[in-house]
Amino acid sequence: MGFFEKIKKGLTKTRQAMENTLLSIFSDFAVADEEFFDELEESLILADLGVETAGKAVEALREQVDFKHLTTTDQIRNELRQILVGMLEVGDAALNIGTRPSVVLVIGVNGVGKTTTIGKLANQLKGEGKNVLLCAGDTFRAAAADQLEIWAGRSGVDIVRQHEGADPASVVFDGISAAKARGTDVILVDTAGRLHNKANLMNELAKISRVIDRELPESDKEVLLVLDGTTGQNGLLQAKQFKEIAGVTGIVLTKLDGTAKGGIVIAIADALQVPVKYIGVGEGIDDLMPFEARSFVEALI
Ligand SMILES: Nc1nc2c(ncn2[C@@H]2O[C@H](COP(=O)(O)OP(=O)(O)OP(=O)(O)O)[C@@H](O)[C@H]2O)c(=O)[nH]1
Ligand SMILES: [Mg+2]
Repeated sequence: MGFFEKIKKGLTKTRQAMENTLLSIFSDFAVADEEFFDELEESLILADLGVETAGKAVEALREQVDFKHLTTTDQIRNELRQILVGMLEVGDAALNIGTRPSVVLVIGVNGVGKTTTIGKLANQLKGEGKNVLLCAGDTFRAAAADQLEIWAGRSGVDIVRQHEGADPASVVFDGISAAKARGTDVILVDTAGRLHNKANLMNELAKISRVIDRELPESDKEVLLVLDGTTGQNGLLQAKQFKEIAGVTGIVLTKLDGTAKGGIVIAIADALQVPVKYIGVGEGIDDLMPFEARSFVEALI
């Protein structure tokens, strides 16, 4: 399956929901009047762009329709695509992992798909010829490191782990030492799910970051915040707080295969001004797609 087909399939639910409403709006279309823009805005809100982002998109569309004298549905649809692509392009969507080693710290609340995302990412990076090391920074439950170890086995990459209850920052320290000794390209650090408003857990995250900064001052670092696409606008609130505390450099939106509200991707990029770097479209090892704004919007509309 090609890249575009795969994204389309992963976004089937959102696309169908959007198509239904957009089709009726565009098929009734005579002129781009108030009613048309209102209905369009409503359908974007339904797809979970959120009131603010949907309003902004439709306002921009209104201006361009006037300015460029757009009259046909094709022209207007194209313009809408352009606008949404622009809202998604808020930074580099590629991972910044040029140094050896480089570090990707993966954070987020419970059950959003952090460990799964690391497993998929490890497989992709290995496929690109990179030497990958997983670091089991979720020491909360023994099962967490076991789960990560299974993923390490699937793609044949190394893992560094400690006993249950160990200090996550010390596991990260071990991981970095191992990476330096082995000439690893990328260290992927799993962390325990945490609530953005639990101070002790957020301090633990800060401690991990300090160890990384101290041990690898010159290295490229990414802090990927994983958000569950099915939780919609709630994710946005989490994301804002994580961004403030943890210096998030990229977003991963998971479980987009399970929701009709994939428009949340646009809401998040727009509200946070942090680039979406990957989307998860299934539980399998190949179900993580590097994010590409244009393909995403074309798959959607
Ligand atoms: N359908 C679907 N399921 C996913 C996706 N990503 C993750 N999952 C599932 O979500 C569940 C939780 O995934 P984990 O990777 O364990 O989540 P986590 O954030 O590591 O969870 P904690 O470590 O408990 O905080 C698992 O059943 C995954 O298979 C996705 O893109 N699509
Ligand atoms: Mg996990």
